[in-house]
Amino acid sequence: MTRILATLAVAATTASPALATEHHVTIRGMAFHPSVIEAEIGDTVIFANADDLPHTATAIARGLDTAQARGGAFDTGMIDPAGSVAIRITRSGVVEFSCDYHPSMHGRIVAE
Ligand SMILES: [Cu+2]
Repeated sequence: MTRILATLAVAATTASPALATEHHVTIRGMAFHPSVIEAEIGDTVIFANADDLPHTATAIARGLDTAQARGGAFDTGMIDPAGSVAIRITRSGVVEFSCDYHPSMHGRIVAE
């Protein structure tokens, strides 16, 4: 079951609601596949957990992305095995994300 939980909001920009796309990210083997998601405003990113452990996709602020990520935090919360959570992108920007339980897991959403 997919539920809309969080909104990705980064640098302010003018929304242009075109055709929304669904981006599917599979979490498998303690990694996000793909780990870099290039999306547009209005798109949805669906995180599906194919591991036997719970995971999250949680925005983090680090490195050069700090200023951008600060205003655009998102958090799927815990995604159970075989579960999925969707986030919708409302603003452009770059946000790095990780798993709350496994900090070695990294990904990035680039929204234009
Ligand atoms: Cu994890």
